[in-house]
Amino acid sequence: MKKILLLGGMFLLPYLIQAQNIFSGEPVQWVGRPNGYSTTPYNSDYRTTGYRKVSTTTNNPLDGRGQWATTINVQSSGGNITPDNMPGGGGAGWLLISGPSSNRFQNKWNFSGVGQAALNAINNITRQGGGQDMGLNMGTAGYYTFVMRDAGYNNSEVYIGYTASEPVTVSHLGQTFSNGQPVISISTSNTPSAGENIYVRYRAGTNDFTTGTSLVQATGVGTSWTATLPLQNCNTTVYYYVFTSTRNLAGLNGDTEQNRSLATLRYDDRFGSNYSFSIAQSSAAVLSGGATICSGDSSALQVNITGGVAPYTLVYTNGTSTFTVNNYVSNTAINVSPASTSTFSIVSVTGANGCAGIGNSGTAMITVNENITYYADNDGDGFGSLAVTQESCTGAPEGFVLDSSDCDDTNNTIFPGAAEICYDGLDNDCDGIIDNGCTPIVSVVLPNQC
Ligand SMILES: [Ca+2]
Ligand SMILES: [Ca+2]
Ligand SMILES: [Ca+2]
Ligand SMILES: [Ca+2]
Repeated sequence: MKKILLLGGMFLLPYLIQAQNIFSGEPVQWVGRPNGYSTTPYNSDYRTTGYRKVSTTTNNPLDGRGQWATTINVQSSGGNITPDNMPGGGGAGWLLISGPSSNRFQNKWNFSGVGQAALNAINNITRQGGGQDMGLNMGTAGYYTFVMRDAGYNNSEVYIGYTASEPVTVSHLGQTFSNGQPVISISTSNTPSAGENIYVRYRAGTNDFTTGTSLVQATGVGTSWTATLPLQNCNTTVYYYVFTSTRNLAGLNGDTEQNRSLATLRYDDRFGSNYSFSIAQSSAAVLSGGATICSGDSSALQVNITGGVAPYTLVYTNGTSTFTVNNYVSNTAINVSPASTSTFSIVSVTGANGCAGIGNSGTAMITVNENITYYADNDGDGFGSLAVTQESCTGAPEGFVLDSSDCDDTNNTIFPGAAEICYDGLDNDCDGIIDNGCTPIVSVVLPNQC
């Protein structure tokens, strides 16, 4: 029993123990033919590379992605070194070294044989005591950024990125949404060199970039850049940081997670903790605004939305058709003018983050009353005049009636059906004939009256 346990422990051991990092008191140095393999000064010098960790959170202690990085300015004059096309071999190339002051060359990283290192690529290097120098064409003026993975005193990799100008620093500015897609805003300290690309590296759900990350290349001009991520799932948190690399997107996509951070020139990872945003879902949306209106009038509906990310895309229905309101802000008026009585309800609420909300409720009935024409009854006889009208959907206005047959609205004895009064010269019953039905008055004129 004991033996079996012991055996299991032996197999597990190599996977549990991380390689010891390179001792920071004996940091990695870049030496080569252009600087005569000089190892002094030891500190505060471009040949002594700085230690960094890209996107390393407390959740991610076994990152193993510590890196030694330095940028060498190659110029005919005024740079760190002058241009040199190094073939490699004994005394004709360059090395990465680490060791105590008494033996700076104690640990050397180079190719196992003579070879030419590739720019903008990840080069495998071997840790050894002896061996030949690596070749590298540094014949073109510009900036050569060397990043070596700290694999401890073991075989490792070095990325060499070339930029015509000094590598730009990169800063995260903020995050918004466009058509539901997350957009990351980025600024650079200067216009990047040709081939100096800007990226966002992200992972949904877990703030640990040792596995499962994705990349988006930013677009822009000058110092202003944006990276648009694909639509993300609801109720997840997306973690990300921004960086620059002379490696192209296809190259980075094909790289291991470890090499994605190795190929980084400059980065902004919020001091290791990464940036994040959440794809929050609206938790409630309540429609209200029931009313009674006249035909042709409008009334306001509103939707009170809780949670999610504004502005929203709101879809509602009147029971037969659906309507879409873009860029809706909670509780703002939606004017509707239904032709007939309708009941409105929510179909969907989608946040600016593309996430469809839940908890949609509420109905609003808009009762539509037809408009009716009423006629003025100024003389109060109950009959109205065609000449003066008013529309209403809520009953007769004061002084108005439905009837329109008063032929004289200034006289309350004149109206349809009134008795025709003879010989007054008026059409009392509004039948269009004055004094009709009266016996004609016959006057006889006597001859002596002529
Ligand atoms: Ca009247
Ligand atoms: Ca009248
Ligand atoms: Ca009459
Ligand atoms: Ca009359």
